[in-house]
Amino acid sequence: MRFHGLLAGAALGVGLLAAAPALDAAELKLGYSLAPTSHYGVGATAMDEKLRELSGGEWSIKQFPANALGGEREMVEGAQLGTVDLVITSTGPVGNFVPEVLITDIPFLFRDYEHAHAVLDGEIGQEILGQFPNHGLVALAWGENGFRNLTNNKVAVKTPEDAEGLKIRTMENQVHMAAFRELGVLPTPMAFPELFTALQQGTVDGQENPIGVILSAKFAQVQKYLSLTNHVYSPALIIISPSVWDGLSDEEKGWFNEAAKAGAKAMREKAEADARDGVAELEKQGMTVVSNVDRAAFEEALAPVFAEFAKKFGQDRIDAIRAVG
Ligand code: EAX
Repeated sequence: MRFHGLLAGAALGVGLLAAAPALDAAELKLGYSLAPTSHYGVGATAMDEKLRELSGGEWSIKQFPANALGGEREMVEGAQLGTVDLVITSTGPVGNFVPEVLITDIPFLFRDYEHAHAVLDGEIGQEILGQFPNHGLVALAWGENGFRNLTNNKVAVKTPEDAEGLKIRTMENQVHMAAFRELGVLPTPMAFPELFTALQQGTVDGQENPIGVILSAKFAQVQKYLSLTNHVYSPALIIISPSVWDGLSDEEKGWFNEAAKAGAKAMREKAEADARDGVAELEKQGMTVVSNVDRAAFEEALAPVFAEFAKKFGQDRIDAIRAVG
């Protein structure tokens, strides 16, 4: 890649810049599941800008939004195989590849955005990122999807009892599925690209996602009730394929790390702005918003599954996360 700069410089002199051959090779494919205007799109754009700036235009990113490269599981697989260069994904399917991530998917684990950032950007989160190479992946930074909220077409859910018997699409995530099962909900794991149609056709009654996702995926068109459950924090990750990463110089790796941090920061700002301002917008779009959700009752109802998580992940590790901040 450094060669490209030399070529371009030489080409300038003879007016052949457009033919410089390495240009394409420096453009990486980045996939994500949401629209370009979403928090993922905003994050990808910020990352691209920073990467261009740091590398003097040598490296850039081409975005493939809206599941153009497949669902999140498929994109992560692509990064492993080297067919996808970069992915912005929720942790939804990532624990199936890197089991150390699963602990971050526990409901009611993170108190608020500040707590989540302190954990993920701190020792615990960085240690988890360090596990990715053992599973054929490289994670550059924690981004953000946001606190998830329940939507459905049947009932204004305020308490766990209200949610009983609902058929709810979950991510392909064993921690989320176990928690919903505990609530008496019928969890239906499904890839995100299939979700809109499933809601439209009534294959499932509802789903749960952060406000920014509900807005960006236009779920107000197919869902009536929005309950502000904020039942689980949904981290995002910026993943790079080892097939790209392993070929980078140390200097280039530094650029990518810094660019990913800029992307994560912008992603968080947008996700949090959506969480703040988006509920009013969804109400305007016709959703009935339930804001007086009994969150304590949901947390209490999950006690048995929390005991299982403690066995699986270690109560000490869960306590260490809770103790941050
Ligand atoms: O990453 O699958 C999901 O519900 C995710 O939250 C969504 O694709 C954004």
